[in-house]
Amino acid sequence: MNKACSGQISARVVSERKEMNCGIHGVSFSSSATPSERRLSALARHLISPSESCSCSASGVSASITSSDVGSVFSHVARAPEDPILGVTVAYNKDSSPVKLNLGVGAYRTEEGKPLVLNVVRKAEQQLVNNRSRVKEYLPIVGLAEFNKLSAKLIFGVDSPCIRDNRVTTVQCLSGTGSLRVGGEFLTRHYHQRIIYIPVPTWGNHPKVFTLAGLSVKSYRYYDPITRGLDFKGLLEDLDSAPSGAIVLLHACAHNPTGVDPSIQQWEQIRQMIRSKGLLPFFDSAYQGFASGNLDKDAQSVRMFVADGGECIVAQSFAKNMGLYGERVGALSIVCKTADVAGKVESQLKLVIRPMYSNPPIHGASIVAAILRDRTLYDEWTIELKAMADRIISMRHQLFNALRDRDTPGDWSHIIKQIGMFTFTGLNVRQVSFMTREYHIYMTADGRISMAGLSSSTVSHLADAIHAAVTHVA
Ligand code: KET
Repeated sequence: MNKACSGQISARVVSERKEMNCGIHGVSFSSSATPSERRLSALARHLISPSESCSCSASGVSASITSSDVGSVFSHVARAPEDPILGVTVAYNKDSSPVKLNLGVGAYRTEEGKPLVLNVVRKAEQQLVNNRSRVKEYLPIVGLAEFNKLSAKLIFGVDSPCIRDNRVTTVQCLSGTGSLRVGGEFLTRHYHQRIIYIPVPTWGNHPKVFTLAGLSVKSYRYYDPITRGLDFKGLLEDLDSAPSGAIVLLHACAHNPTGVDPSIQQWEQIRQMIRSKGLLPFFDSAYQGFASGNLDKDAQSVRMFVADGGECIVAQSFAKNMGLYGERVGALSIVCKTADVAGKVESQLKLVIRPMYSNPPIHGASIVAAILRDRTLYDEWTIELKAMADRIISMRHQLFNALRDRDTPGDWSHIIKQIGMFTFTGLNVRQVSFMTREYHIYMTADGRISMAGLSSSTVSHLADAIHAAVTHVA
């Protein structure tokens, strides 16, 4: 028996594992648990992967101890698997093939396959560097005030009623992920209903972020693999049977990983269902501008929910649309019924943030503020953003045509119907690993490819790989 197996957390894990059935559907807690109990329970669950049958053997503990480990107080620590998305890049980096292609992480690449720093970002950074009056003092807990105001205007619209009435609070967070996490923790502490519904499938980090924030994660149907489109009936049915007040995570646009968004008419029906059931919408807006190339169009879903006067939450990321991935710039907005409530909510958000990371970084938010405040820079940004979105759309057509030219079995029209950064190809896990093994093409195991990582010079290699995979691997 090693330390992990005799330790308190492991004991708890074993007993909890008996009660839970793993996977998104099974992530639930008894509603009487306190937030800290729920968090501990969530943490324990997070540390043990669903495929494991016992916390001791599955953690690979005894197998992983080497002679050099002996004596370490951490020798019981099991090696964790790589992240399903970011781990793809780790594997890609280890491959020495000259033809290797990373279509895993959703990060924009140029036609030359290089990461892109937007021109407008370079200009804004130059402005910041030239401004000698700038200092590196701590930001307030809620971040850069101007950034917060401008971010709210970007997502809600300049003349949004929630901004006019001062009933939205916006706080700068660590990109989209940090905004989701802070929002999740706020809800765990202050909202009466701790169940959050997330779509199937969804961004792989959603269940982890919300579970560790203390929420209980359940799922609603979203994607129909047969039609490769929206399972609208299933979605409405699942929301209809959700308990009153449940939180509903919605992708504002460019759904990840499916690239399937509801139409405006469908959004309207979703809105009516959510409002009539008293559910709480929580938008994840990580791709504003990337779906259509138009910032306002991609914010339409969110704005419909604000226009009806109801409350909602939005996590915004500037990683993709400004190419600020590593700067970790994002914002969390909570739209309330009154300015008074919004002020109180903000005071509590500070209590969530302060012990988590104290206050957010200054550089990225200053870049965003410089761009959003200046008409010329803003216009230049929209042009660069549209160019990125257009290049992705062009890659969709090129890939579709390449598969048609090869007479690749199957209907590939979903490649041009889906929108945003990703194509949800429908390739299965065996076909994906075949493509990685034989063609050095890296993508997530669910068959998602990042169209932003593709270029005119690599599309034929990808089409060859897909063709071979579907013809040789069942
Ligand atoms: N929400 C969604 C829907 C999303 O796809 C991402 C990132 C995020 C939030 C978080 O982005 P942030 O960098 O925290 O602002 N998705 C890509 C990168 C990742 O997994 O971290 C991806 O799916 O490849």
